Amino acid sequence: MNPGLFIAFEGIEGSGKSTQQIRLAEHLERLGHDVVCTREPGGTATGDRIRAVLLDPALAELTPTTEMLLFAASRAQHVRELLRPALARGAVVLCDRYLHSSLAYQAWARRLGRDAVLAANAPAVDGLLPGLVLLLDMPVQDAFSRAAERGRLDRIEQAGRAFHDAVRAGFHAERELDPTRFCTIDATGSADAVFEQVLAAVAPRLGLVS
Ligand code: T5A
Repeated sequence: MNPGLFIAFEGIEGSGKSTQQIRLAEHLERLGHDVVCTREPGGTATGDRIRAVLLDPALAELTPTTEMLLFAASRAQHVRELLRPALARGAVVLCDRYLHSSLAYQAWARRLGRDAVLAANAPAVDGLLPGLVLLLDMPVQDAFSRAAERGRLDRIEQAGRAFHDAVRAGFHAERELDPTRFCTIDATGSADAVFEQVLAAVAPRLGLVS
C-alpha cells in the first residue's frame, strides 16, 4: 500500500486556507484519491470540544501556556484517532493548520518560545510532521478585511493587528528554518489564481500531470 501524503495549510486568519483545502479535496477526489479533510484545533469529537474553549471570546483569562497545552491536547487526539490511521491506509490528508500554527501563534506571537512549544507538542505529534506545508501568505490588513465580512470575531481574532503581524512574521521565521517542507503561496489573488499555485505545489508529490 502507498504511504499517504500529509499536507498542512498554514497562514494567518482569512488567508483562504479553508477555501483552498476544499478546492484541492474536490480536485483530488475527482482524480480518484482517497482524501481526508480535517482541521485544528478539532478534527475529532474531543478536539471540537477543546476548540470551543480555545476560541470562546468569553474566556479572556486563558493564559498563553494554557492555550499552548490545549492546542497540543487537541493535536494528540487528532494524530492518534484520525491522522495516523488515514495516512496508514494511503489517504491524502489535507489539514487546515497543524504544528506550525502553534509555532507561529504560541511560540512567536505569544512569545512562549520555540523550545517550550516544541517540548509541549513532542508527545502530541509523536514524530508526525506534514510532508508539505502550504503557507498562504498575504498582508494582515487584506486578510482581516476578508475575515471581517463574516462578523463576530473569535478570541484569537480579537488579539489585534500587532499580534497578527507577529504571527505572519512567525510563519516566515519557521519557513526559514525548514525551507524544504514549506511552499509559499501568494494568497492575495483570486481564489482561482491561488488554486493554480496550490496545484502546482502538490502535483509533483502526487505524480499529477497538469
Ligand atoms: N491556532 C490554531 C493557534 O493559535 N495555534 C494552533 O496550534 C492552531 C492549530 C483557529 C484559530 O486557532 C489559532 C489560529 C486561529 O486563530 P479558525 O476559525 O480555524 O481558528 O481560523 P482560521 O484557520 O484562520 O480560519 P479562517 O476561516 O479565518 O481563515 P481561512 O480558512 O484562511 O480563510 P477562508 O478560506 O475561510 O476565507 C476567508 C474569507 O475570505 C474569502 C472566503 O470566501 C471567506 O469569506 N476568500 C477570498 N476572498 C477573495 N480572494 C480569495 N482568494 C479568497 N479566498 C477566500
